[in-house]
Amino acid sequence: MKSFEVNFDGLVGPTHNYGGLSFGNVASQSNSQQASNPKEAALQGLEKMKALMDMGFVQGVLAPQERPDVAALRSLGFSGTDAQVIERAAKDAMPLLVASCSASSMWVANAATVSPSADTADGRVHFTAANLNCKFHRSIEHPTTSRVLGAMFADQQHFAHHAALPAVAQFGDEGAANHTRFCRDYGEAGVEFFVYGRSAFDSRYPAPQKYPARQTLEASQAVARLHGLSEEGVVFAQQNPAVIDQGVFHNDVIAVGNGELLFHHQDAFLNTEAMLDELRRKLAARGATFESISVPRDQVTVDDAVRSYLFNSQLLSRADGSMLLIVPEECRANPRVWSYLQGLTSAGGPIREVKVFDLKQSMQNGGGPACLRLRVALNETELAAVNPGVIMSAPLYDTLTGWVNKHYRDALRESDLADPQLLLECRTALDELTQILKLGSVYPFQIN
Ligand code: SUG
Repeated sequence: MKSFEVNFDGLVGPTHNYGGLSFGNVASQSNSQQASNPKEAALQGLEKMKALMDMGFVQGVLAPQERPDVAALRSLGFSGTDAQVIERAAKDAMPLLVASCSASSMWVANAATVSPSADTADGRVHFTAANLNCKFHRSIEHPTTSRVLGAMFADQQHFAHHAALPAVAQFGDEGAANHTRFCRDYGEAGVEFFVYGRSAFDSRYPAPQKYPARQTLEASQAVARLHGLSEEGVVFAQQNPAVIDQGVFHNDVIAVGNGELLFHHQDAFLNTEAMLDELRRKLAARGATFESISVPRDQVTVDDAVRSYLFNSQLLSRADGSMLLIVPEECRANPRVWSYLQGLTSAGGPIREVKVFDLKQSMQNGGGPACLRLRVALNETELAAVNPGVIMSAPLYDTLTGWVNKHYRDALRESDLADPQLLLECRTALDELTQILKLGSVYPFQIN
């Protein structure tokens, strides 16, 4: 049976803005308060989806969320009509209104961790929604994320969904951004690689000093247990705390893997050699030949990696077995990164081609190509069981670009977030979107 890696990209929501909400994320901090362009952001994302589809990859789309999140503001004590809730929050606690307006659910690499059926004990594809509890604006995503994933992967014979882990920092979970799956073929049992930033229960593990480590070892272990992964099918590795302190807030800012290949920065991990040995050994037992490409710090610094998002790229397998790297425009703008990439593709190794995309609107908040997609490996039967409304096609692309052009603003500043009209615009757009994507009722305004 044929198997695929399907990329489900987050559709950027109508309230995309630069709130400066993510301490430890250099781009989010440095672009705070700039005017954003939600329409351009959504169209840039759709263009990437269309390009991948045109290259022959199966591409899906993951819906954005209802923002401002009036229910979150109510839970913090703001009351009255929806318009009054927004007005009162704007007057008394602007940072909370900004957080409740974030379109951060677009970075669906943080939506959930996904284990393909070949790896799990019950032979189903497992999803655990990420609690994202390090940042308030992200911690409010998972209830709707769970409903949207439930509407996309509804067939219980093939798909199992787990609620987010307990919402405490000890189980901080950021989903697939800290999870990579290696395998020989997407349909065969593989090895799932969980990267954590700290241990919450064992003080012997080092931790960053300046910026938060969002993912804990204990969260990663809990996800592996929930998904029924075997000891032979998992490797846990610690991220180098020193790189977290340089702005590497998720592992996918410093490493990316696909198939039998791990592409990473020299400084990405602790105990790198032992970790690579374990991956090699466990993959060999699955009949796979593990390979790694370590990018030396004297060619590309950690700072280069953070600013260019070289590793926040999509590593895709082409039909001829070679790989393609999808990188953001910022990689071409950095001479060291660009020259490294030229050398890489001409070296005759597995990565043969680099394609560049303009994702500036998302990049300015710290979200590159890899942040914008959730990978789900599926066999033919499972793919046929996915809600067909969310699989990208030429007509769906046209419908979605028309929908964006109709509903989205082309400029959003902090002061615009207080406009109660924005909530109405967002709800009108999302109501139409649930019909386009055939999701049923998934948003709070549709179910309450
Ligand atoms: O969680 N930025 C997101 C970026 C997430 C990127 N995801 C991955 N690397 N997988 C974050 O820090 C910024 C929002 C703002 O400042 O307006 C933000 O949430």
